[in-house]
Amino acid sequence: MFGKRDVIVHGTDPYNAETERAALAAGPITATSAFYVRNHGEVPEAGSAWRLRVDGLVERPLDLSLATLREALPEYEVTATLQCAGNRRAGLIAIRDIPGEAPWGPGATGTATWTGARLADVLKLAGPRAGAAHVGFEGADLSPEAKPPQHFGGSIPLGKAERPEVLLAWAMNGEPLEPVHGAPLRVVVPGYIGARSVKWLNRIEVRAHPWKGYFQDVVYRLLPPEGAPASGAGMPLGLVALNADILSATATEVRGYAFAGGERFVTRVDVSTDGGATWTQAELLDDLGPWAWRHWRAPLDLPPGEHELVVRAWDSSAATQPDDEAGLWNPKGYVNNARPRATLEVPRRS
Ligand SMILES: Nc1nc2c(c(=O)[nH]1)N[C@H]1C(S)=C(S)[C@@H](COP(=O)(O)O)O[C@H]1N2
Ligand SMILES: [Mo]
Repeated sequence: MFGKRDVIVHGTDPYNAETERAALAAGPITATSAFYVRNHGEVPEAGSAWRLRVDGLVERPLDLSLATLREALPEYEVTATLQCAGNRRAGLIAIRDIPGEAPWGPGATGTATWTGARLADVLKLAGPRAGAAHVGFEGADLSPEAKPPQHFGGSIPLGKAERPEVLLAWAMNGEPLEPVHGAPLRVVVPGYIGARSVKWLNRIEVRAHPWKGYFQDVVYRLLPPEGAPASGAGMPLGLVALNADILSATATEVRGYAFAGGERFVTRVDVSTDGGATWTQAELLDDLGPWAWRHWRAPLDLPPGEHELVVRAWDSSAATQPDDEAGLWNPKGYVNNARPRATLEVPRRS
């Protein structure tokens, strides 16, 4: 569906699919045809009548066509990693089931080059009024999963919204944005959980308080293990936590990705082949700028037999990943950033 290849489909109604490890490993920019899709409702029809409304705490409410947006404002490119808060949920489900949530492996993430206008430039046109502190985004899709059913939406702090890396994007990897990724226009909020990069954007609301809709006030929040989703319960998720996973491993090489959210960046990746007793440093590959993950590789020379691979990434706040999933389980299965582990069987040479 949707011309996707090299994906593992987790659902068709709505369509949800993650990128296969091999396609992620193919390079630091993820092919659009293999890029993960996270939907909470049906993909809406764009239609030629599409407009972007900007309202709320602004001096000048706006009602823009895509042509106006593209012609009136300078165009920018940002290479940024999107990562779903549910990425690697499968590792939490292995501890205790999480009914109704997709068992995402390591592929609910990907990196693309996005083209669009700066949200900051649109906000300048509208002029935030006194008391403006958050910027909300509303999509055209109706989500039957929400209670009550509603449009997908979310907000980010005004200070982040005014930063140059936050785009209203109409292109992805040099091609017009595909319907499934939010055409005609989506927000891209580098460093924040994927849920804030609202697709099929048709309204921007400048607000005094964070978004009150279901997808920020009830879900995409970290609950204690015994908690239950409710308005304002638990911690709102925003900045992506440091994370990494293994994409391929052989007797001679292990490869993977590491991503630090917010304004942090990956500083080091260590690899162990003996279950974490000893470590060596991996080589960090292409640096695509401050908003993208790092792919990494480490040469290995493993004898025949079974080997316990463990990886730990470090970021610019000197944080590293939690040792394992045991303490991370939460009722919605978000933020599994445990050190990835893999058992590698090296065959005896015949
Ligand atoms: N309108 C709308 N925007 C949305 C969503 C959605 O369901 N509806 N899903 C969000 C989530 S949870 C993620 S992780 C990203 C996924 O973007 P992608 O499908 O382009 O990879 O889109 C976000 N934006
Ligand atoms: Mo997500």
